[in-house]
Amino acid sequence: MRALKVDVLTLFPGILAGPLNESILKRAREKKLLDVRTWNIRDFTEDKHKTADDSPYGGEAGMVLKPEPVFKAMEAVKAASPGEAFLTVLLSPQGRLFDHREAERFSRESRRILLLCGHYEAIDERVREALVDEELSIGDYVLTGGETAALVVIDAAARLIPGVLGDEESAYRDSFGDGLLDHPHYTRPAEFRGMKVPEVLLSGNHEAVSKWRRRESLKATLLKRPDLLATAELTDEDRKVLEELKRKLGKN
Ligand code: 4FV
Repeated sequence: MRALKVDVLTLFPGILAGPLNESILKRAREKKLLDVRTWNIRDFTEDKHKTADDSPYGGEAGMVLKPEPVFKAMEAVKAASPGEAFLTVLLSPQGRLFDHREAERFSRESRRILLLCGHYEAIDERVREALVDEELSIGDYVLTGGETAALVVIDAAARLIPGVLGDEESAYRDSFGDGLLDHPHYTRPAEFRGMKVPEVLLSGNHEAVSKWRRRESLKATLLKRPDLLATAELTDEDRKVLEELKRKLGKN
């Protein structure tokens, strides 16, 4: 049984508590399909003020996360899982952009994933040099801390673990599963304030339904994220439909 095993190093474990103790992620932890341990870097400081940051050499604004408590925290994490291999990931704006393919890779990872959450202006470079295997960014913007990014990575990877989502299928079918955006979804009532559900979805003709859904995924991707079409898994039929959509939507 595959499980996602994660250790999170952070100065603010409380930021992670909410999402990890609600709904799907909470159930995944109860089913031992997701194992998340949070470690407070401040527990590995030595001075009575539990100082984890200091001013930058060379002078500039902002504070830098000190190397000592991070190194000590990492050693404690590794000592807590003797014999286990680790993949150490620093969440930072300088990292490779996290996406669905990365989430799939993490969901298949057999090693324990150690997520290091930055805070303040930066982390002492010696942490990156000596301890970090990979750097990941969730997007080109700056967060107050890496915790939110760590939650994004855990959430996106955990839901790809078999058994985490009720109907496994949904993991495959939704956006990005095959590189395309998702098709529209409808539920009861069949008519709401004059807005009708597309007839084909009421037809019971499964062939016609999946053809409509594929066409709608192609249309949504063409209109909203045409960049994805270059890497999507397309059939010859898909390409024919896309050409017709481009003509129809003037997207030539
Ligand atoms: C970030 C991102 C991010 C940088 C300074 C935390 C902040 C602060 N992490 N993707 N974008 N991190 O902005 O992952 O330490």
